[in-house]
Amino acid sequence: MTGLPAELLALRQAVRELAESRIAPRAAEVDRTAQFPWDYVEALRQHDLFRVGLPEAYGGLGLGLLGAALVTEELSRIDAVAGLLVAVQELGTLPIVLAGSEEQKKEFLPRCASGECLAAFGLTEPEAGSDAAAGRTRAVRRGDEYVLDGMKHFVTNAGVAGVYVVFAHTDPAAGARGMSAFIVTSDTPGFAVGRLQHKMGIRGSTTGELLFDGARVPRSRLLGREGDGFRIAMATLDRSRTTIAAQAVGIAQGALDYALAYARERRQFGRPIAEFEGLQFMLADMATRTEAARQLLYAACARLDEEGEGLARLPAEASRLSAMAKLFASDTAMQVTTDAVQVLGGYGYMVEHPVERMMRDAKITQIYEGTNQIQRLVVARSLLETLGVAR
Ligand code: COS
Repeated sequence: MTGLPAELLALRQAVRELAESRIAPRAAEVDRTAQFPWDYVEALRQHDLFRVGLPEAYGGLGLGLLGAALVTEELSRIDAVAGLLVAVQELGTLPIVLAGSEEQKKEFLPRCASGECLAAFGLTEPEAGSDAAAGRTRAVRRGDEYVLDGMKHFVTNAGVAGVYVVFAHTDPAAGARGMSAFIVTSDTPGFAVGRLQHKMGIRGSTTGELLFDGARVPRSRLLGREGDGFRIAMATLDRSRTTIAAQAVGIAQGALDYALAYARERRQFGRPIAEFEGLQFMLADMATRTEAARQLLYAACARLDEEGEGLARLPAEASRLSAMAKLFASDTAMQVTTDAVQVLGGYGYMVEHPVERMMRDAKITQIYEGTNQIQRLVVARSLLETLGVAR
């Protein structure tokens, strides 16, 4: 890979070796059983991979979004569920990094950096998906506590996380400006994890409901000020979307590598199918798209890493790059994995080969952390803003 510093190239190589030795032997079983892979978590903890993106002052390695993307990509090349562990740790901790007080950062970030505690992000509700400000979860202040009532769903790491960043309206009449963000620990009275979903892909990762029934959250766990919640969510997603792009690039690379090796081995009409031009053109397109997605992803990460922490709205071109990377990489992952199944023909449709799993896993990257329709909306709005045109 051109343009990456030696430190990141070494990290990339170390993660590749770890993924091949510790993740690859388990990936098919994790998919089949849909059991959360605590052994993956242990492997990532042992290799300090939860630390990568977090600031050094709080136990992180300070390698930013680019570092987190490289790790997510390499893990996802073998198993998207492993990459997602790093991506969601970023998603769940970024609100604390961006908006937390010094005390909150000291209390929560080192535990998340070591991997002792997994993090999660609770924004989505049954009636509030793309329209993220439409949630019905309420938070009412009573003395030194907030009382939360409502529910979140489709939350990655539900039931396995120790710390959840949860968004609730403190002033429902104020819409997006009335939303606030809270750090909720798993032992909070009145908080429970509800139903876990059965899914098409990323089956080893948990996805489920968070239930709040008079949940009592100390006032000290409010992130920023009342009303900052929507901005915290948007500032987080602007950055975390790069990790989903990284997951998508990794899935695409994994499928391409497998299809390429297969095409050299598989013989039909007396020669390897890789010698047929029709197959060669497919493989060339798969490789070109994957590399283009990777370069866009790295450019987006490098641009975002230039920005400081804090809640200030990102320059239009920075959030645009992030949305473009997520959009292009996830569409690429879907296309490349579908083509990889095609390269393998009937064998590609069978669970003995990993490309059908990769194709199922790729689909979610077009949906979560903002559907690709929302990414297009973000890109278009920022283009118009840059031109000074009202949207
Ligand atoms: N950074 C900081 N602030 C932002 C922002 C951003 N990227 N985008 C919007 N805001 C602010 C706006 O400035 C506005 O603030 P003011 O009221 O003070 O002016 C407020 O947030 C509302 O903005 P807007 O009117 O643009 O909000 P919309 O309801 O139109 O929603 C989208 C904007 C669609 C981009 C947003 O709802 C979104 O990202 N939806 C997808 C949610 C998502 O990704 N869900 C997945 C959940 S995690 S798996």
